[in-house]
Amino acid sequence: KGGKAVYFNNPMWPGEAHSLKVEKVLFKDKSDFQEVLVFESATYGKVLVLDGIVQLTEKDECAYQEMIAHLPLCSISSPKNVLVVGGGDGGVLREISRHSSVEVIDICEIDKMVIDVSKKFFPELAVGFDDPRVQLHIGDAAEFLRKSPEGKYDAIIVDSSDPVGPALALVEKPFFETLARALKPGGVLCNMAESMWLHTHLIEDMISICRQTFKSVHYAWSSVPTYPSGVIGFVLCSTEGPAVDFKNPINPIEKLDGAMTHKRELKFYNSDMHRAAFALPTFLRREVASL
Ligand code: AAT
Repeated sequence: KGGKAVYFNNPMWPGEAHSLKVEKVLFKDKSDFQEVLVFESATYGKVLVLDGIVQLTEKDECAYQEMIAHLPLCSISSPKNVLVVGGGDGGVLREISRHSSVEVIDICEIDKMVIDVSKKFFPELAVGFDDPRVQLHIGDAAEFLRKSPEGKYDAIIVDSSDPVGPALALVEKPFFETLARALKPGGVLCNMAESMWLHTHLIEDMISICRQTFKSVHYAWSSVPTYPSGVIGFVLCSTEGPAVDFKNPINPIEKLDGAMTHKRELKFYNSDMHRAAFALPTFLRREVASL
């Protein structure tokens, strides 16, 4: 009885739970920051779980990693310097590496155990680390950004966990100010932004902080069956500078050298999915006023 109650206790989605059948636990340990678990599921392949929250599964990781990377990178022409916050599994790096204009891919991940576990159990994601343009920084992204040179990046992708545990500071205004400072004029931010069904208030807060810090702010979303409620959103922002029309990719993936013939085929993202991602249900338009 007591054991079951625990499933419905997550403060991010109280009163509900999503289940996957565990075939075999492959890894379980506590890092300095969180509990790291990998298991083989019956229907979604291997699954990475941090502090009891599913971060990715082999079956549907394509939807999240492809969208969070290509929504911003296909919205600007010729991105060169890119920063990933979190993303220690390497999947977002794998997607960025399709863009041949990119020269530097910095990544700041707090937890080395996530990287080591990904290299061991998720080689299709960790392959992202093999790109010679990648520079790995292990540490807290809030601190990394405070020290980052002004105007360095064309794009920053915040692939961080939910705001419980080490990612708590990554939803606060000072963090967004450092992100805006680290971007070039006309640079873009794509930030993981939770579920519209579960977290309308978190989304509202994030959008209102971003409106104070960035020139334009948009919300996009995608289906990811193993994230709570089956969807995940992204806040897309641009700084003062050349106008960015997020809804119509000016750097379409279909025309990029190498993006389609990359070692791994795209499974989810294309320019139609890009445009569709910005269509919002009426309740969200209303609740996140003037989107
Ligand atoms: N691509 C898989 C999806 C993730 S992973 C989020 C990563 O962010 C984790 O590896 C975590 O260790 C890292 N992280 C958390 N806090 C920080 C921090 N302060 N600095 C740097 N990295 C951090 C996200 C899944 C979202 C799930 C939605 N429910």
